[in-house]
Amino acid sequence: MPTNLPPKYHVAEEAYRAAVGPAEKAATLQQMLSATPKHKGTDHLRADLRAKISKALEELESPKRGAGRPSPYAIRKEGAGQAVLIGKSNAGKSQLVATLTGADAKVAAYPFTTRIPLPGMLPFQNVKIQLVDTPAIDDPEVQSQLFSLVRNTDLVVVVVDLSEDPLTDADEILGEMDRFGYRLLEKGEAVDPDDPLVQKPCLLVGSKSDQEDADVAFELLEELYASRFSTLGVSADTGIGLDALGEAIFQALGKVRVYLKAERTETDFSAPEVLTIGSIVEDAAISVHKDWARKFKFALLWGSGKHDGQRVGRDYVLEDGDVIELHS
Ligand SMILES: Nc1nc2c(ncn2[C@@H]2O[C@H](COP(=O)(O)OP(=O)(O)OP(=O)(O)O)[C@@H](O)[C@H]2O)c(=O)[nH]1
Ligand SMILES: [Mg+2]
Repeated sequence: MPTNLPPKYHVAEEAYRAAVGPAEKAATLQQMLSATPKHKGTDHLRADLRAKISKALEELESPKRGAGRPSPYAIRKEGAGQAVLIGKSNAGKSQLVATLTGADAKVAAYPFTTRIPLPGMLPFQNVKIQLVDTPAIDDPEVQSQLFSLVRNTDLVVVVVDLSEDPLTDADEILGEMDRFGYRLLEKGEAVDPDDPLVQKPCLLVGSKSDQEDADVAFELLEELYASRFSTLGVSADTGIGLDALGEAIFQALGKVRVYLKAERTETDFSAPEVLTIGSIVEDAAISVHKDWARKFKFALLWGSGKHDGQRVGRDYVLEDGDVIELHS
C-alpha cells in the first residue's frame, strides 16, 4: 500500500468499508481511484481498484442468483444511444422525460418525487434515443446508485431550473460529480485515458424557460457555462426548445447513421445502422455480419454531399447519412 495517499482517499476508503451493495461499492471505489495520485508507486493500487469496480458493476448488472430482483439502476441500453438526465429535485427532469418520450414519469411539485430511474424512448428523425429520468442528485440516499448509472451512460444531461437558482445548482452538481470521481467533458474535449475520473460528454439544460425572468437566468447560465458546455433553454410545458434539445442530444451522442443497401434496390432510409462517429466501411460491414466483413472487397458510396456511387475501400470514414453498397 503506497504511503503517500491523500486524506480524500482515506475518507473514501472508510465509506467503501461501510458500503452495502454493489452500487455503493462501485461509487466509493471510484472515489478512491480518483483520489489516488498517478505515479509508478500507485500502479498496483489503481489496477486493483479498477478490477474491484468492474466486479462491482458486473454484480450490479447481473446480481448473483438468489440475490433478489435486479437493481432498477441497471438499465439496459436501447436505441441509438442513452442519455441520463440528472439534476436537483424539482428541476423538471421527469416532466422533460415524460414530454419527450411519453414515459409515465411521475411529476409533482413536492421534492424527491422520483424514487427510481425510468427510461423512455425519444424519437429523433429516423432513430430513437433512450432518455433516463433519475431521482434527484441532492438525495443522499440515491447518490451512489445514481453514479453507477452515470458511469455506463453515453451522455449526461444536466438539468437546472431557470425559475430558481440555476447557477448555484449547476455549480453544486459539478461539485457532486467531482466528489464522486466524475468529470463532464467540455465542448470538443476527448476522453483522456490517463485521467482517473470517469469522463462523460454532457449538455447543460435550463428548464422551465416559460417562467418569468427565466430569460435573464438563461443569459447568465450561458455567460458562465456556454463556452465549456452546450447550453440550451427549454420548457416542457410550452414545448419551447424541445426540438433543439433532441437535435443536441443526437449530436452529443457522437453517432453517424449509415444506410446499407443491396445492389439494384432502393435505400431504406427508415432503417439506419447507428455507428460511432469515426467508424469506417468495415465497421458497417461488421454490423451486417462478420462474414460480410471478411468477404467484401469494396463498397459503393452515396452521400457526404460529394459522392455518387463512388468506389471506396474498407478504411473509408463514414459520415452521417452515407449510403453504402457492399460488393464481394
Ligand atoms: N412552469 C413550468 N413548470 C414545470 C416545467 N417542468 C416541470 N415543471 C414543474 O416543476 C415541478 C417539478 O417537476 P418534476 O418533473 O417532477 O421535477 P424532477 O426534476 O423530476 O423532481 P424530482 O423527481 O423530485 O427529482 C412540477 O411541479 C412541474 O409541474 C416547465 O417546463 N415549466
Ligand atoms: Mg422526478
